[in-house]
Amino acid sequence: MQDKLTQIESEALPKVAASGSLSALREIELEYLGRKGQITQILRNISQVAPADRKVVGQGANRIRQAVESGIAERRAALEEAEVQKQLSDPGFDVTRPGIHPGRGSQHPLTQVFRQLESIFSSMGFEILDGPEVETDYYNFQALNIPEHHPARDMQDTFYVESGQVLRTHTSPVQIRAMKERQPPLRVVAPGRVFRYEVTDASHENTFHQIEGLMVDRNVSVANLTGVLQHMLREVFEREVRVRLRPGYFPFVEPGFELEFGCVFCEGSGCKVCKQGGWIELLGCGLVHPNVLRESGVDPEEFTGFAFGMGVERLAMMKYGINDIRYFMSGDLRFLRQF
Ligand code: FA5
Repeated sequence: MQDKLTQIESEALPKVAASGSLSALREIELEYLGRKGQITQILRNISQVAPADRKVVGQGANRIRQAVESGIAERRAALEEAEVQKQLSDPGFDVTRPGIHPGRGSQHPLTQVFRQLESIFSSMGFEILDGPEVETDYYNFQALNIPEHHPARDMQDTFYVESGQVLRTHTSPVQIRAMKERQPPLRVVAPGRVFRYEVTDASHENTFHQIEGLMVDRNVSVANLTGVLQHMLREVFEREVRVRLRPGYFPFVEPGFELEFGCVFCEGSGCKVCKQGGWIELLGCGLVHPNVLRESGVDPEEFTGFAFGMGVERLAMMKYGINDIRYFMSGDLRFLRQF
């Protein structure tokens, strides 16, 4: 073993010094230091050396390994430098030519809108909550005052999973979870993905996003609801936008409203995005129904609350002037690169 080491010591460094290219150097590195390299093998089989010689052989092998390693590192730096110099001295090499820019990604427009909404609502003291996408019938419907066989179930066409659970059709189940887990006063928003068994068109997807809002306290009124929504819209659009509130039916609020936008694509004259109506529905809202408060353990005699559920794609469409909701999930880079 000792003889072998002496032989390696006398051979390896001259070979390193004589190597003429990076690939030749790599070969030498593998020959001595690779997994099956000569020095590696000696160190690995040190247990086979007679105990009396083991220390000397071990120390010797380590010393030679370090010497070879640093010799290779030095030679590699010299070869790389020589390569750079060679390229620079090539008359065809243009140092002023721009480098290759690595492609830079950007956030998906929906992510940008979500981040903005989260920051707006946080600044108004709302907490951000999450909820499951696969929900129980209880949270998605029953606790929201939609018992089995209630006609309101047909308002949202539902995907059922084999276990009998549903893909949540809205973010409203998080209202119930929030009220059951917390005590009023509370202010929460719950952004997330929802699913509906629907035919898609320019303003409808079968998988889309909502952000749910809920505030429960003493004396919460419709004025609080409209104040919060107006502030949110002003912040998102950085200007006043044309909206209207009209009565809307949702079993879990009373009274209930729908907030609509004046269509930015046709300025109200009618187009495919607003289905010729001139207005686009952005959100449903209202004061939380006493049955829902009671079911969630909140006393409706003491507390009132408002809730809303907003379509985030619809908001992003208006903000960025996107005239077809299907672009968001298309994965089309020509679309995504614009954000
Ligand atoms: C709801 O989902 C209620 N949970 C909203 C609510 C919450 C009402 C709290 C009262 C209190 P609706 O089905 O209308 O309601 O959907 C709410 C919003 O989601 C719509 O205003 C719209 O902006 C968006 N939306 C609904 N269906 C689709 C769809 N297929 N594609 C894209 N966006 C949709």
